[in-house]
Amino acid sequence: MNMPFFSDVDAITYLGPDSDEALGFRWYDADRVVGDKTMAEHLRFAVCYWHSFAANGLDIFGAGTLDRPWAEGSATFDSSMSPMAAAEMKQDAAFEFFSKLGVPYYCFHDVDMAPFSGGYAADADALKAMVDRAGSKMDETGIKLLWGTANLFSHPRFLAGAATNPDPEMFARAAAQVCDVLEATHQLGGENYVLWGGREGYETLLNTDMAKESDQLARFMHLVVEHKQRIGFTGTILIEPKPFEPTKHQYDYDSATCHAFLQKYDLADEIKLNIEVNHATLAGHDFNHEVAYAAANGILGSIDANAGDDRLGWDVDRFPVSVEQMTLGMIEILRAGGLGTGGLNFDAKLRRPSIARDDLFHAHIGGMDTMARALLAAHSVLDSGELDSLRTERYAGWDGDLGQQIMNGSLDLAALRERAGSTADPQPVSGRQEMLENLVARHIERAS
Ligand code: XLS
Ligand code: NI
Ligand code: NI
Repeated sequence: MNMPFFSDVDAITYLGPDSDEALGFRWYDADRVVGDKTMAEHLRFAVCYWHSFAANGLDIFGAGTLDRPWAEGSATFDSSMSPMAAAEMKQDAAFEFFSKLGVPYYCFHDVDMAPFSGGYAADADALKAMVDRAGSKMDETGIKLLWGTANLFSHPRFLAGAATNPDPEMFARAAAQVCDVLEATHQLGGENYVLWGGREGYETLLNTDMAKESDQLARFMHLVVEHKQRIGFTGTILIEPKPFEPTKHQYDYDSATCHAFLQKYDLADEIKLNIEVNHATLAGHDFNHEVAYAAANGILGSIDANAGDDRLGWDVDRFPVSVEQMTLGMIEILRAGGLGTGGLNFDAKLRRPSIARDDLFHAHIGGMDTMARALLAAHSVLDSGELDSLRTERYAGWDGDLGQQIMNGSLDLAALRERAGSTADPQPVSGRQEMLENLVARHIERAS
């Protein structure tokens, strides 16, 4: 039906950095080996269904602008199609896009894939039909599922949260939805399942019992972990930190907050993090900080690869364009030994005026080339050993007698005072930040 949708675009191939062809990769060369893995294996790219295919270009000031005939409210919405026919057309276009772009993975919410009317039974049936159909498309194309997730934030019933709702009926309804999508993800061979706490937070403490809501959220996560084990799903369960939006205060604020929560409720061995670049910056952190914190605590799961805007303080979900920002993140990902079952999901959207069909290709090509260059630069930085040897040298004292004695507990506070009286005052050394920034810049310039 009306296919191909992206009829003006052929399969995107690697053309190399000297190419001026806009619809080609200049850096992402899937089979190129970088260190011990191919680029495709390192980066594990995924396209998201929601921003790319479900959204219509609407913003709070104006109507949908995008050319998405299946999406209500889009500039070219075809209202003669049944909701199911529209969902099928959307799915065909999505798989055509994944294949032509040459990404190995995609991600979806239940509401992106199936037409939801709000009634549980009908929605569950619609999801089942569309998931079965997605399974056939995956078999045909070889495209795999990085993660599935349930949308527990758009419907008005979730206005006061899902798991953290003051009404247990809403918790129960959300649980039913997650049960279905977890099973759908398992059926499709998904490698992870994401729980983004869309409205798990609060607007005002005047009506909120924070401790109670926190216990409810943990109960919900335990139910998900139990069900995962019951059905034999071996993928990773991920939660996604975000400091605010849509609620004024989201409970899963950042990596450290999520970690404390997981530890408190005995979930740290079961659940990891899906770190989103724009959420890191909204929380006042650098992307690489969030990755490094998660890696240091064994909870690095996957990445939503996008970017904020330096002058806009909300979640703009742009495609990543900064090689430097992504290189710093990739350094931490490589140091951590990679993403395991995770990947780089483009949770990113076109700007509202980008209404040509091929804009979606340009956006993803730019994002993929940015990440591929960042991978090359990060690998080059680590491979040269310069950064790590300077870092090791900076901490060398901790391998000496004093460092060892402090860390193994053989020197107490009074003993350290006594020692201070009998040794010369220690002298500071340079942190070398600017030199190290230049070192990274040199690798970015030369990585090819
Ligand atoms: C929104 C979130 C969302 C999750 C999936 O801010 O990033 O897109 O990734 O529900
Ligand atoms: Ni996200
Ligand atoms: Ni976001």
